[in-house]
Amino acid sequence: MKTIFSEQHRLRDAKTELYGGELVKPFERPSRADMVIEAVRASELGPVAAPETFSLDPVLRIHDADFVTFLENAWVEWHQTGYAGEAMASVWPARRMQCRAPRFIEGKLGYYAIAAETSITEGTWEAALASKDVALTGAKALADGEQGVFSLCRPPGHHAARDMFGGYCFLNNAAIAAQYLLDNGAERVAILDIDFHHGNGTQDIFYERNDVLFCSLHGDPEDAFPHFLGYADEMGLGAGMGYNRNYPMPPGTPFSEWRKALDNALSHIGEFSPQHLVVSLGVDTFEHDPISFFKLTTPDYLTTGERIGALAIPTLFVMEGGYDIGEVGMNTVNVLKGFEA
Ligand code: Q9C
Ligand code: ZN
Repeated sequence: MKTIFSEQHRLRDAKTELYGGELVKPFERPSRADMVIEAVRASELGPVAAPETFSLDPVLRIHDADFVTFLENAWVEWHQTGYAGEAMASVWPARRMQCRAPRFIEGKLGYYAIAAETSITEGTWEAALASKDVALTGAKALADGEQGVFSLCRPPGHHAARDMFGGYCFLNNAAIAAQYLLDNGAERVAILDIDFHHGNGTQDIFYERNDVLFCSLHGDPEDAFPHFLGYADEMGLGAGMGYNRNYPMPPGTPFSEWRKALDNALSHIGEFSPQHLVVSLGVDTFEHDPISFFKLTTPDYLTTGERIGALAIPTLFVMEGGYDIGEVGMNTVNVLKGFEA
């Protein structure tokens, strides 16, 4: 399997994440991608290629133009105010307040952010652009007939919606890739999100559509980020009714339970008979992940890849989360190896 990877991911290197009332070094850090690419190379999974550069057109198929402009300018606008720290949201349009983007950067941050942990820094936009190129280059290879491709995206994307960032995400790489596949000949694309966190952005983007089936396995929003989306009764709306499936699971969930949800999701995907499958591949379901509460072990990722591969649908793996720096490489590569087995 080919891997698409850009060194530009390093441009996303925030110093701060708001966590537990403190500003800590972000869990979503450059060494994550270094560990994954190192494991890819060591495993002889296949060639590693740099991405092509795409225009903003495929991004604007998913994200609102005003949101894209905001991301592009946020750091400079924040910096120009004279603030010493990184740009972070601290105020929101709460219930019964006006939901519109104001002029000043503080207000715009709150308008476009889903959460406060994701600081915007110099280089963040450039890294997000490279990350979407990694996803799109993978999607193009899939459209050209590859059976499996790994887009080693960083920063991740699945929490980003049409007009929202947060949860370490800016542009929704998986959604952009899925739309690219639809725009290049596919009639139906399924997205399977196995990151520990609910893919709220991806769900929201495709919620009223029946050309994209979205299935997400994740920590129950009662207990886990993003807290305000991801319940099992969210099934889609209008034409999209029945094309959204959530599998929330409780703290401590072991692979024996998780895989039942996986098999259920995979059988729905099979019935949908998509031309392509996009997997939002997070390995923060790992037993030792520092911010999550599922109990998957390293060999479980091989089994997960095998189960996905058994569908025999051309598949694009898009990297999302996974924060145990020591094991993120092996766990990710195990999914890809399992898929190819
Ligand atoms: N107490 C991804 O995995 N904060 N994003 C969680 C835990 C945000 C995760 C706080 C986690 C975002 C792509
Ligand atoms: Zn996650």
